[in-house]
Amino acid sequence: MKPTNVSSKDLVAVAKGGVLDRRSFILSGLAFSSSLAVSNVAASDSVGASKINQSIPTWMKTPGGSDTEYGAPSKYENHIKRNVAEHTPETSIFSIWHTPIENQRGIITPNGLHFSVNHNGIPDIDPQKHKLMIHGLVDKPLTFDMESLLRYPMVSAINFLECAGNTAPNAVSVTPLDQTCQGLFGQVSGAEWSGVPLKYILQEAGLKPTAKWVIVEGADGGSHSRSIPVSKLLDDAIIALYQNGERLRPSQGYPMRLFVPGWEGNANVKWLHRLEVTDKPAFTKDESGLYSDILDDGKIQRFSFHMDVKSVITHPSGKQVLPEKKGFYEISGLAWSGYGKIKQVEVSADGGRTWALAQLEQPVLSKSLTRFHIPWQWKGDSAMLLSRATDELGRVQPTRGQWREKYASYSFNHYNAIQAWYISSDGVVENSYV
Ligand SMILES: Nc1nc2c(c(=O)[nH]1)N[C@H]1C(S)=C(S)[C@@H](COP(=O)(O)O)O[C@H]1N2
Ligand SMILES: [Mo]
Repeated sequence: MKPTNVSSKDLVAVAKGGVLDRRSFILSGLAFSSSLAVSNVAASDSVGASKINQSIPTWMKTPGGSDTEYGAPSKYENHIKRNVAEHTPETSIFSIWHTPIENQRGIITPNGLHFSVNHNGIPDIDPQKHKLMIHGLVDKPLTFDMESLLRYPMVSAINFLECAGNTAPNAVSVTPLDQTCQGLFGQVSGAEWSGVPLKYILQEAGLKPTAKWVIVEGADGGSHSRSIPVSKLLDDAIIALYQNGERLRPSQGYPMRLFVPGWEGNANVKWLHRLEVTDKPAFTKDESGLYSDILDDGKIQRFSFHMDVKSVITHPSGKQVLPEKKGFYEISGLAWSGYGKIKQVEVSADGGRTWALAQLEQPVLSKSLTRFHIPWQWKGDSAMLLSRATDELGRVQPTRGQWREKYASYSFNHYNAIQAWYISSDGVVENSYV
């Protein structure tokens, strides 16, 4: 494959509206860099050499500053931050912080930018004094302090975490709100979670034959609690102690949280302190109120634990402006499913009339964010960008209309419809419905 002498016929269209074959970037020998006029001057040329000297920045001529004990992002990146949802101000006890998902590449969200939902504020827990208790339908009730839990064998997995209420504005607003990807999709993040498999703890306590559910309670002021089937806890649930290689952040549940891969954020009880084994669910306030789905006939769907297959194009996305008219762009985004691995992501630039398969970036992991890419030549006319993910069980994202048919008009949880970004001929990207 020669990167030079490539004509425009090598830019293979795979769908209408300028969506190109994934090899097009490489084939076209494309470069967005500016020309290298100064550095092309031979070093032996004295005029050229002085030109080069003039262009040497100060940081290349002086010693640098010192490092710090705990690193922080570059000060030039400090505009990249979480933002708090308008209806739950920073000062309120219930607050929702959105991750700037359109600034992330790859599938891991940095710890300081992980989204966060706190119903009762963030408790300041002293790990020395914190205990985890297991009781109820067990042979031996047990308590664990941090030191004893840290001695158990641990496992790690890269998983997404998503609040059931993520993208709720698109579920309930009759007209699409002009918001950023962070505002609409910022309640999903990806991390490597490490900790002790729940099954070790349950086996040690010894489950009675009637044990079917566990009421999982947090140590925050409002005692956030959820009923989780024993089967999930024996499967892939962990008591998470580490997040991306360091101990959990306070906003993620320090010093320990329940992590149930693929299940709605709310069930991942933070600041975990009590496991009560029972034969039936408790229907706590946190599972019967805000976090249930109301069906079209007004009935409530009990326990919709899984987060369904979903995707969003993060580049380009809401409120961004394409820098160059009729330019060559890479469309990139994230897809995930609480049921398993992502099998494919299709992209459309013409509002869903034609579709092309995007390339999935490795690794493609179960119940994890998965990154996809596809090259696109924007022709300068208005366009409608869509992504549609399918998981390994064959579950496909619905259209917004299909999703709406299932639920009452005011039901907002578990919204996973195909997202559309409208691009005007000025290159402005806007949230849209198709
Ligand atoms: N104890 C406790 N656990 C909790 C919550 C809470 O308020 N208290 N919020 C839940 C909700 S609604 C979500 S979406 C996830 C968010 O996890 P994160 O803040 O680590 O992103 O935590 C869940 N676990
Ligand atoms: Mo949530």
